[in-house]
Amino acid sequence: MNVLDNASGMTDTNAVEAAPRSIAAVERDTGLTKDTLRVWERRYGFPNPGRDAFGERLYPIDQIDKLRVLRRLIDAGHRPGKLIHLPMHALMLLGRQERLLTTAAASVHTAPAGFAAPDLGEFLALIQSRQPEALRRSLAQALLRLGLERFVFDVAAPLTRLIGEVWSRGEIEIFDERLSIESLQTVMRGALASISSPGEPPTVMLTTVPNEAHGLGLLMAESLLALRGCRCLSLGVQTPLWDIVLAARAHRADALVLSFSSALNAAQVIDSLAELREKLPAATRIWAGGDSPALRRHRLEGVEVLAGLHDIAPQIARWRLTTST
Ligand code: B12
Repeated sequence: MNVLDNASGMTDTNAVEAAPRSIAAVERDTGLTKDTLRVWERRYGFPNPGRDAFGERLYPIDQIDKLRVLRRLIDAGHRPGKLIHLPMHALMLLGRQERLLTTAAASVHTAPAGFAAPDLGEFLALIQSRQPEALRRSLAQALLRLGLERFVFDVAAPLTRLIGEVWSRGEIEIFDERLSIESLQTVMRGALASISSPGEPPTVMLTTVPNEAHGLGLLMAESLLALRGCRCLSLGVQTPLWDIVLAARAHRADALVLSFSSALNAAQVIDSLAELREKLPAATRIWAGGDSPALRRHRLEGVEVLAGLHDIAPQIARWRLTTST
């Protein structure tokens, strides 16, 4: 039985296996590393294990249950410091809400009637028939219906790919492409602006390097980061490298997020990453994403390559786990 399924907070495990467990068992069971368990104990006073005859930590089952729930919530983007002192019933309430969100996000292809992923063909028809206002309206409606996260995965990402395909088949002009991408960006920026939270760590600076004009991947990444409560500072596209460095320093960015499309030549991808790594403070992480094959072919010390947008949530969870205050 899942701990979140049980309103009392007690699990079947409680009934049959009440013996406290070692730190290694808790690590296996919860997915939280031994280091994290010790850091939390020191920093927050939880977990608060007993000791065996040899002085080794022994964790009571109720604490392990709470750690499991905490782990899930942190994976969903919450910060440990904010949750760790909440009682189990409050955590479970939050967990249920998260579970609903997770279910909705996972049901991309089996969305219930009324909230089904929209037919991309309808957007394409509006692009091809040159109705930019109607396109923007339809996109805005889809965003309100689906929420920003599903909009990113179900509409923005596949629609831009489709637009690229029809453009390369010569079925639309480059200005049709530009108009439609602008509409997408306007709608997403509107949603981003309506997120009222001031943003919490990590402070994430986003941009593309000179000659990289493709900015939509960056905006999608920003949307997902903002939805996880990160403080996002976007410089827009094509920022000179030295300005990126100055801005990251001035705002004490915890991470610099960069997007590289397949259009940018490999040497420039690698050189700009190397230069940024050299000039940025070591504490500023560099997270690079996008379709550029150069990101996969070369390994750069001090640069983390994210395989896709789905990697953003776990990346933030990991950062928060290891650097939380
Ligand atoms: C819109 C567009 C443009 C617009 C960009 C406007 C804007 N404001 O962004 C304009 C018209 C400016 C443009 C220009 C060019 N473009 Co263009 N463009 C596109 C198009 C249609 C969409 C690009 C886009 O935004 N994609 C959406 C992003 C989100 O998709 P993505 O890059 O694949 O990213 C995905 C992941 O990689 C990930 N991701 C992206 N960034 C990040 C970052 C992080 C941190 C993470 C975790 C994940 C992540 O998320 C996305 C969704 O899964 C693509 C077609 C396509 N298939 O993508 C062509 C495309 C990228 N362009 C292409 C080309 C050739 C060009 C030009 C060279 C054309 C020219 N001759 O002038 C110029 C280059 C300009 C420059 N200096 O960069 C080619 C590149 C092919 C190649 N290998 O060379 C493509 C693939 C079109 C094609 N089929 O030929 N383009």
